[in-house]
Amino acid sequence: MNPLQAISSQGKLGKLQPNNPFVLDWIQKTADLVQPENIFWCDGSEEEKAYLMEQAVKQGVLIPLDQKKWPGCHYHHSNPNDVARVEQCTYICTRRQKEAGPTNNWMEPKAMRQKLQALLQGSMKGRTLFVIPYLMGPSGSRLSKVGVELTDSIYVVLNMRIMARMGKVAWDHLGNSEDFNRGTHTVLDCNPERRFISHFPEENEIISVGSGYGGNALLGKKCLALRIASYLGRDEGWLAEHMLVLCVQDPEGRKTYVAAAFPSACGKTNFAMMIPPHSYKGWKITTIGDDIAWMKPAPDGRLHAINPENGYFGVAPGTNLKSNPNAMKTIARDTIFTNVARTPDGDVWWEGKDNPPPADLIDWKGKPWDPRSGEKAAHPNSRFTSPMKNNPALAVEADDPQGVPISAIIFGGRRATTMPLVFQAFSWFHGVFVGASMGSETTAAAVGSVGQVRRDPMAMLPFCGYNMGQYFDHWMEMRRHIEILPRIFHVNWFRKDGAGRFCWPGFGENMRVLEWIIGRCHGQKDAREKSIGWVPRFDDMNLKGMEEMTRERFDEMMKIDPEEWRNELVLQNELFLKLYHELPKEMIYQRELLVARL
Ligand code: GTP
Ligand code: SPV
Ligand code: MN
Repeated sequence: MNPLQAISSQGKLGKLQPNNPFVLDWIQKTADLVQPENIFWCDGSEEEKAYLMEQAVKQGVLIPLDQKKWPGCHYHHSNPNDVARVEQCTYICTRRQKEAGPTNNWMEPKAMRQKLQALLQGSMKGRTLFVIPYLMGPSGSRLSKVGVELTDSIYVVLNMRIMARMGKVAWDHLGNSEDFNRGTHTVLDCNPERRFISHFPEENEIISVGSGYGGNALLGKKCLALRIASYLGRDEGWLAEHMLVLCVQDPEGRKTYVAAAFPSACGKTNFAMMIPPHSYKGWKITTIGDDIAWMKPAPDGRLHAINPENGYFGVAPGTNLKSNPNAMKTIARDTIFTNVARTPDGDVWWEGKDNPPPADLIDWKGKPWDPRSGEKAAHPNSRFTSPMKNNPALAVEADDPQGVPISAIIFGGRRATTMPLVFQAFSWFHGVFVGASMGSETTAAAVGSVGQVRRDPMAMLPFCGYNMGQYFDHWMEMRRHIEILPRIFHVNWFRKDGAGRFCWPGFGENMRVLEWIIGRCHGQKDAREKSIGWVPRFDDMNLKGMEEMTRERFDEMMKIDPEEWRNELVLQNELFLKLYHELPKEMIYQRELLVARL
């Protein structure tokens, strides 16, 4: 079949074909294999969006919401067996297993390709193959990368056009180059037995079959912007990280840029859109990105970050006008809601929304919801997909091809015990160790048990496209290329007191921690040296207006408990033993120093 002719008959839509011979050749080969009825070349335009939305509604893939309440918004529920990332079906296929390392599933590339070939053969018969050209990163940035995703899912197309810069901008960026990520995606019959999210970093290629959900299917996000990009970053001298990026503007107008890595569903979107408490007159937080940062040393000697994405794929439960007003405004229009609960008259609801559940609620599986059933109405990993430009707190720098210079890097986990609210690492090497040894409780963002503490180094355990030991080494190597190093911190919003309540109110109040952090970066805040790092004393923190935060409660939240830390060292060691062969010496020394100090 000749893709030049195999165009759908939708007037002028679906026809934005590039001249790039490498693109055409690859699409021809893929089309020969999957045998679609049509090829639809996406251009990312508004007309195209209107047409595809209409098609998706006709096919029952999307349900329009009440357009008065939710202008431009739609609802989708996924197959109940397909609601989160699946780490056990996610593979890094490098020629040598050692390259993928002990924390990734590995399969030999030829064997994986053979398996996938059989599944892809004729898989799009009678269906439309959508060609999605997309750019990750601002137009004109030396950090940006082009991807092309071929998919048979109209839902994926409509989400990708929100999440990435899609259409002509990508073809223009690519020109006649061969340097683009090849992504092939098909939902097949959505059978978990035939679900493979496979990465071929050596060929800059992704093949994902059997799932239509988020990180498994929107290939620009976790597959390209983290797994493949981290691999490319190692060779090209930059970092691809699971980090939000924000700007803090203080009352004097000084801007400080901060990147923070928290594992999935541990607070990145909330932190990136935070509104400071009332007492913070003249302070302002703006968002560069909420999930992924690409960072590279710049000629000014600093580490510069861009957000490769163009939208937010955010957790719905817990989002409300009090916890995250900016997110509520962001999702108010042109948003796709997936697996939240809805009403027959086109409203949506989730656990932790502002209002109590409306009557006649339909749960995320499409069934009438019984409040007494004890089941959640919205899936815990239900999500919104919203354009970045909807965010009232969007930073003016979000589209800057130069990126922003990072002053602080924050690591953080979800820990009911052990970890104090905040501490600062002694040095870059110690900071890398703090990130590398990080632990966090598992969440609903991935299939599996929830609430189990596991090691999640730098929040990258599910997203590092190569050997984790080498990844730590790459972080250390970066030190030689950054003249003005960001300071490194660790935070924990999730410590609980004896009564099982959170010690810290979190959300907007996290500004108080952030103020201490940027104060440290500028040499303006005091701290005490403890065994695990520099910590603020009660008087070093601005706790104005927080009557409940007494000295006793603060000390409880900051406590470094020897018994808990002994246990922590044992847990850290499990990961380090697993990575033993590739673990940089510096990590072992840092660990020894910590043990000695404790
Ligand atoms: P991914 O999109 O999966 O990468 O998640 P994320 O890191 O962006 O997490 P998000 O900001 O969506 O928050 C996940 C959950 O944690 C939500 O239910 C929030 O309500 C909750 N959360 C976020 N910040 C805080 C906080 O400071 N304190 C507490 N207690 N909960 C928080
Ligand atoms: C995460 O799990 O970290 C997410 C959602 O941001 S997904 O896109 O599904 O990976
Ligand atoms: Mn994420």
